[in-house]
This record gives sequence, structure tokens and C-alpha cells, in this order.
Amino acid sequence: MTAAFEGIGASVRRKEDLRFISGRGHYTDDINRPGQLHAYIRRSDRPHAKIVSIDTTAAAAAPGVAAVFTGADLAGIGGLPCGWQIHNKDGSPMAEPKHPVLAEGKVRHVGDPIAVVIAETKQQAKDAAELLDIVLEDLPSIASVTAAAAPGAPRVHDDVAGNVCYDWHIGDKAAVDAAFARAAKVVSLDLTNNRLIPNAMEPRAAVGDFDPTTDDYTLYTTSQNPHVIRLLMGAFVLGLPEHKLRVVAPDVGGGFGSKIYHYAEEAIVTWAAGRLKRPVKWTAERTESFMSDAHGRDHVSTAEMALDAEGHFLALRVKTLCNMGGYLSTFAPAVPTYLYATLLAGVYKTPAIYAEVKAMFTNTVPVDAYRGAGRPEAAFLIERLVDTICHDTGHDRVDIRRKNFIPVDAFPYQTPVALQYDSGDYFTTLDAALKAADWAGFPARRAAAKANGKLRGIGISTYLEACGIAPSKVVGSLGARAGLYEVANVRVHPTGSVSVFTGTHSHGQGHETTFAQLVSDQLGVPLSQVDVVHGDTAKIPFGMGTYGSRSLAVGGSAMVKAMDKIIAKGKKIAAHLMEASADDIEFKDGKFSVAGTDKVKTLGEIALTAYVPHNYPIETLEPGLDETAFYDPMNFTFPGGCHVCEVEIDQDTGVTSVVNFVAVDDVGRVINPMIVEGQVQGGVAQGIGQALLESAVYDEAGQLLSGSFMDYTMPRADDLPNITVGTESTLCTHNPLGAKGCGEVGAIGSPPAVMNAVVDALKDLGVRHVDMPASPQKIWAIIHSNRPRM
Ligand code: MCN
Repeated sequence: MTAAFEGIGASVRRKEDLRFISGRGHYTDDINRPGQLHAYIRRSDRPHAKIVSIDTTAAAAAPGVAAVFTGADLAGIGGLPCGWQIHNKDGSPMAEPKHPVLAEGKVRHVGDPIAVVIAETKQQAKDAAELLDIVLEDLPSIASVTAAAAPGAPRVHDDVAGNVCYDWHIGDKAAVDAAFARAAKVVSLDLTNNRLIPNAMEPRAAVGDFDPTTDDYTLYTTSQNPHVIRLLMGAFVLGLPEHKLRVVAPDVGGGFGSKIYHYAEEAIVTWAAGRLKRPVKWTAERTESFMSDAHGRDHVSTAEMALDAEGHFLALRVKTLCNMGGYLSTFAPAVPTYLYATLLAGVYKTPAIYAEVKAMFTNTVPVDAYRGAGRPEAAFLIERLVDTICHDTGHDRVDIRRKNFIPVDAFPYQTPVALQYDSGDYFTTLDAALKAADWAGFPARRAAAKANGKLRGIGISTYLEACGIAPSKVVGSLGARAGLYEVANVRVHPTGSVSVFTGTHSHGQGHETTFAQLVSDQLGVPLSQVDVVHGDTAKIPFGMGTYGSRSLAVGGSAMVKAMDKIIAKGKKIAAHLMEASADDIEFKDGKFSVAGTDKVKTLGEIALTAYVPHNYPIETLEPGLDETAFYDPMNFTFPGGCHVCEVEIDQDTGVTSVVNFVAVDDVGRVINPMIVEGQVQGGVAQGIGQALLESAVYDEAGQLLSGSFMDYTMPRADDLPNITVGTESTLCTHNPLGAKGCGEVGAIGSPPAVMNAVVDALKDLGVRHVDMPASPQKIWAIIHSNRPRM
């Protein structure tokens, strides 16, 4: 019997899933160190207040309490750093107020940490935290970006005038103004992108450990990028040299971006472990997650398109206000600029684009990247605008897209907003999605629904993403304070099994399988003989972690580079063993052979020779078969595709049901089709969640009203249809795999498809636009309102 194919392109079942579904996953909260203490954090229940006094006496005297710390105790350590710097239109740097680990002088959002109580048990710490006597004096506060931008708005930071973090722009304003002046038609749309709360299945947790014999610190944490946490916390917050700090991110139960950032609790437990000479553990309660994990999205925009008489796009003008929250989170400034505004061309050849982005501080939880990060906001804006153009002008929704798509022969395509797309074919993904969704048969389904008293609508979104973050040169020029390459160490063991050490981190994406498939494919080693190691700064040379759908395109390419080195060295050893020239050695399916002969050595034989060099060219070649590669891509990868959504609205209840969803995505070469399908389905579920159910609701002052699952609606299985996923590939032209990212496409393409379907269902009522989420209450009110509709 021949072995089943396990290489690139095989839908191999996820190796890691047996561990996860049989309860053998090992998460941060499963880690308990000898002598461990527990931390509980007392947080602000006010959006904005002066800290008048904190009396810790009673809490410190409570049973089991080892210590109580406030901002004053931590005054000697640094604030939480921001990894990006954006410059204002006038060239001045953005406002970057200190983000203290524990609040200093003021609290700036509900959930802002004020004090930490550390005790023998979690319950003792929690009970004692209630005894803290904290006197707060309320200050005027604001939650929305429009309120923050209003003249005379209260200031979140005394030294930040007008609450403006930055006032940035991109594109050619003069060219856009000229195009608008000569346009046959201008269509304008005001829209908001609702604020989301990530809600990974595993809440954040951190365990700080300190070894007094060596002065070494270890942090176990729910992180998507342990090396970056070590760098930021070591260098900027605690002032620790990196060889004294180990960061371990074990199994992590989902992140969706929210676990990229360096959070206060990581610094607190590490610092406190050193201070108390005992391990300190903190695990978030779900309510804490709602008010301390970085939120996502939260944009208010105006978009205008200038068109000629035939419906060609002449120019796009966008103004966006975006919410940064009370402080800057690690990557927050990059999201509405380089991950949003640079994507505003989408899949269209719009010749001129100008966007102004103003980032505002408000008294809310910091906002940062959440699955898709900036790109869902761009796709939503463009794709809703395109449908609104059709609404206002009578153009057909499919035809106008085809008319304005970047042609297949135009790649590489330089957009007017900095990015150069390397490859794509938007016509093929559109056609495939329309076919799979039976677009042509929709009128009959609509009529049938109408006969049943239901409103049925169908929507398309032809979206684009930039991911595979990132080329260091590009992100450096765009404001990143560090490069963003990736690292792989491929170690062939003496008997031919392989360990791959990667700087990326899998927290649900199936890397232990796909990376093993990649190695198995390239080195000809059975999948069972490949081990993927990630998440430990003591084991892996370095790494930039997992986000921006970069792990395969960047981390996988680093692996290919390291394997190329392994093969090159293996050829030299094989040449020596088989008395041939290295130039005559060929490598295929795990075997080195001398071209034109039947002389063959397996990878295992070569590895054994490399490690046990009794017959080895020791004078010219180092022993061992262990290679490291750093890979810095030339460009982003640009997945794109077409999502089609069909909805049915119950007029009596306002409930919108997604009755069909088709996603056809171009993610380049696919390593594991089943995993890609799962990634797309998960992303679409989140996109449907954003469109129909989820929204972080603050009152005007900044009190979080949707602070639990009672008030924040996550999509559940019965809210979702069977999601049909298809892939059509154009290869990425600049990485060795030809692969593009797939981890976010679902969340980027789906919200506009859903909302275009909702608006289509309501079109006979004169509805032009609906902001997300299309909650039953909102839709019912629209259906039953006699007010003029916008
Ligand atoms: N893959 C493939 N072929 C491709 C592209 C990817 O087989 N052409 C595989 C990869 O090898 C990997 C998976 O698909 O196993 C996702 O790869 P990639 O697109 O490189 O994305 P990352 O691994 O970098 O994951 C990050 C991405 C992001 S940004 C978010 S947010 C997100 C997501 O992945 N968070 C997730 N998917 C998630 N899935 C789970 N379960 N949990 C999260 O927190």
C-alpha cells in the first residue's frame, strides 16, 4: 500500500487537534509554579477620573495577602510602548502620551488597572481587592470619535490638544479634487464601522517566575508573539537584558489579534515575581477581557466617488475618524493608516485616491488590530460605496465591478495609495462565486420569499487584502519601529527526523500540521517525523509572531530558505560519500543521488554522517545538519476574492437570517485545503457576527454597556449557514511558495457582502444604507418606520 500523500496540497487532518479535543492542550492557566501567588487587578469603573487617593492598608492586612502595588510603586518602570509612529500631515510626530502599567494620577477608561493585590489564592486576592479604598473624582469624558473631535470636547490627555493622536493623509489631493470637478456624477456615503470586542475562547493569562539563583525571569503568557513581548517588556518596561528574560507562549486558545499586544498584566506579574521572589499568576475573568483586551474597528467615515457618465470610477475621497481609546496599544496607530487607507483602491483601478485619517483619543478601552485590522474597514467602505453608487445611478452591481476591476494583465499594479499588487484575477473569483451562489436564480428566490411575507436580498463583495506582514523596508518606511521578517531553524536530527523552530505562533491556525506538511514535502520526510516548535524564546532564535496572515507567506518562506541550506549542505556530504561532484548531486523525495547513476543516499544516511562524522570531510565542512534562515519578503501578499451572501428578513421580528454564503478566495498556492477552508469559514463567521450581531456599546460618557455575553452577542452555530468555500489561485510572485495569506480573508470579505444583501432586501422600502450591526431592533424599526430613509 502506498503512503497517503501528506505534502503541499493535501487536506491532512490537523495533528494538534487530538491534543486539543482530548483535553491535553497545555494553556497558560494550566501552568502552576511551586510557591505561586495569585494576582487580582482592581480596575477603574469610571471612564475618566482623577485618582484622589488609594488606601491599601486594609487590603494589605487581609488574609493571605503578600503585597499590594499601585502606580506609585511601579513609577520606576517604563510605560507600555507603541511599536509604530505616524506623522501628521505637517510632518510632526503623532501624540504619544504615556501608557502606564498601573494608572498614574488619572484613569482614562473603564477597565484601566489601578492596583494589583497579590495573595496566596486568587480568591484571597480578589476579596482583598475589594478592601482597597480608592477615591476617584470624576472628570468629563467622551466615548465616541465624533464627540472627541467636537470643539471644546473634554481632553483625555491634558497635553493632547483636541484629543488628536494624529491627523494623517495619503494620496494626491489635487488630482482627486480635479477629478471631482469634472465628474459626471458624485456619490457620497457616510458610514460607521462598529467597534468589536475580540472574545477569544481562552481569556488572557500570565505567570511571572523569577529564579533567585540566576536572576532569570520567565513569563508564561497567552501571546501571539513571545519574542516581541520579550523585546518590548524587557527593553522598554522592565529594563531587563533579553538573556535574563524568557517568554513562553504555550497553547493559546485563539487570539484574533487581541493577543499580539504587550499588556500591563504581563509586566505586572513579571515585575512582581522579581520583587516578591515568588511566581505570580494572573488569569482574566471574562468581564475583564471585555474591558481590558484591545478592541477592534470603530471608524466613522465619509466616502465619495467621482464617476464618469459610463460608471467608471474617476476618484475616491475618504475622510475617516478612528478611535484609539484611552491610550495607544502596541500597533494601534498602524491600523487605520497603513492597514486601512493604503487598501482603499481595493480591486479597482480608480486613478486617484485621497484619504484623510484622524485618530482620536477617547475614554474607552484601547483599540488595535482585530482579525483583518484596517482591511475589513477598507473593504466595507469601498464595497458599500460601490453598491450605493448602483443604488443612486441604476448601474448593475456586477457590471460596475467588472468595468472597474484592475485588469488581469495590469499586474504588477501600482495603486495611487502606496501599495503595488503583485498578482490577482478578480474576474475569475467573481464568476466562480456568482455561479456557486446561483446569482442568476436569485429573482425567483426573492419572489418566492415575498410570497411568504419575507424580504430576501443578495449581496456581493469583491474585496482585497494586503497581508504577509511584512517587508521590513516597506513597514519601516510606513512607520514601524522594527523590521518584520521571520525566522526558521530547521534541524535534521541524526536519524533523519526533523524539528522546525519557527518565530511564528499557532493559536488555532494549524501550523503544527501545515508547516510539517511543508517540511515533509520539501525534504521528503514522513509527516510523523516532523515536529514544529514555536512559542518559546529559549528555543527559537527570534521571531515576529503571528498576525496579519503572515505565518505561511513569511514564516513558511523562511523555512523554505532554511531547507534550501539543508539540501545544499546535504549535497556536499552526499558528494563526499558517493565520490562525486556536489554539482552532480540531485535531491528528490528525501534522497540524494548522483545524476545519471543508481547511487543514492537517503536524508537519514546523510544526517547520520553529518552528526557522526567518522567518514566526513571535516576539514572543509562543519558537522551537523541544522540551518537557520531569516526571510524578509519583497512585498505584502494580496489575497482577494468574491463573497456572495443571501439573506432573508422576517418583517415581524426584524431578524435577518443568512440563508446562503459563498466565499471564493485567491490565497495563492494552498498548503492544506481543509485548513484554508476552516480559516475562511471562521473568518466569515466573525464577519457575519460583525454585520448582524456584535457591537461594543458605550454610553456617551464611556461606560461600557456591552460588558458581558448578556449584552454582547457572539455568533453561534445556529446563526450561521453552511458556508461554501472555493479557492481560485494566482500565485504570489515574490515568495518561494507562491502562497498568500488566508487567515483573515473571511473576516474582510464577508461584512460588506452581508450588508449589501441586507440593503438589497430592504431596497423596495427605499433604504440606501444600514450601518452594522443589522440587529433585529434596527431592522424592525426601519421596516416599520414611516420616516424618510437615508
Ligand atoms: N495556509 C495554507 N495555504 C495558504 C495560506 C495559509 O495552507 N495559501 C494555512 C497556513 O499554513 C496556516 C493557516 O492556513 O496553517 C493560516 O495561515 P496564514 O494565512 O499564514 O495566517 P497565520 O497563520 O499567520 O494566522 C494569522 C491569522 C490572523 S491574522 C488571525 S486574526 C486569525 C487567523 O489567522 N486568528 C485566528 N485565524 C485564526 N484561527 C484561529 N483558530 N484562532 C485565531 O486566533
